[in-house]
Amino acid sequence: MARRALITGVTGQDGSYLAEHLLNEGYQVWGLIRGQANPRKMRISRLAAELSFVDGDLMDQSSLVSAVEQVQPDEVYNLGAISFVPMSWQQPELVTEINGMGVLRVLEAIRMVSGLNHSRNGGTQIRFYQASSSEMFGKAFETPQRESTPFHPRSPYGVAKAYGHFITKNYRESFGMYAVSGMLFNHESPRRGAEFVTRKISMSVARIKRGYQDKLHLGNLDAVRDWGFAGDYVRAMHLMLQQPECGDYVIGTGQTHSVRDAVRIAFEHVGLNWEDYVVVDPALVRPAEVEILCADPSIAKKQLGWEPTLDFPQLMQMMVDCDLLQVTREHEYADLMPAGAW
Ligand code: GDR
Repeated sequence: MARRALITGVTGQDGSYLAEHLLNEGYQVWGLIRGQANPRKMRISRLAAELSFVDGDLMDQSSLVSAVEQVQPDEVYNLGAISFVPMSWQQPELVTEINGMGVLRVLEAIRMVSGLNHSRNGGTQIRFYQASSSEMFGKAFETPQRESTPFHPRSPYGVAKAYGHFITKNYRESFGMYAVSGMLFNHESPRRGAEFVTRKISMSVARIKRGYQDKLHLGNLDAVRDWGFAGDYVRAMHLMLQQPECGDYVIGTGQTHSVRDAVRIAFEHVGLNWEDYVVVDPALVRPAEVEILCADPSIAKKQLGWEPTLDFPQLMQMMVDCDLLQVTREHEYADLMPAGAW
């Protein structure tokens, strides 16, 4: 019988890649969807024929219990979150509710539906994946960061993710649940939201190249990240839930680049000099920055047999190529619309 997976955050970048991956692996896949006529469903319209949906909200415990009861999943992937770090200084309570307490609510839903309590530990068939983040390392105690590196988060987002990480571990230890965290470093793709720096760069480069934009405003060009391809990282999520013993894994490439490198690679790809277009805007610099993040993924490579397939220059170039097509298509479409309609 086909295995059943429930994904929260299915309309996001990672949710869409993971849903595709699991469907290819023969799973029946349900996405948890929040709100009536959620417009974000459009983002996964290409999967509409194969994917099922179930209503629920990470802010609403009873809806999560109902969703788990209805789907009866073998695997639950909790990817739902507010993922844009700067928003966590603007709405810290909301980010903590969803990114921190939301994890607890999903774990509780699994525990309740599985009938686990202090006297009846373990034995649940439902395996749980939590999307932990390299932001938990923050002002890192060591570089590269590995599974044992202590956390020092630098944003309310990172603090909330650290709670999600530890409560997942705690439910594993308290109730014998198969519950794991993937400590994923930055992962990007043409499906990345436009607010994140790599996509902001690739979209701006495409618009500048086509003559629709003049300048690209950025914050800290010296920030250094370990950027990989999101399509590779969802394979690691799935592999983590297939192990005989559960554990938490660092997922990244082990290679670092600065924001300045990203900008240079993207502009060079279309034959432009980045220094003619980039403007540094102090308003985009964060209150507490994470200067450098670099993964040591050696345990995941050895134990999961996981390997990334794209390096960072290839990834940036692919994103620019996709955005060149998208910008062209948007403007052709706009030209066909009645005046004032677009
Ligand atoms: P990050 O990703 O915060 O690392 O979190 P983001 O792409 O937003 O920032 C990366 C670095 O670039 C610097 N930067 C800018 N960032 C944005 N967004 N816009 C700018 O104009 C800009 N200029 C410079 C930032 O200061 C930062 O240092 C991502 C998210 O996906 C999280 O949800 C996830 O947990 C982590 O990656 C791993």
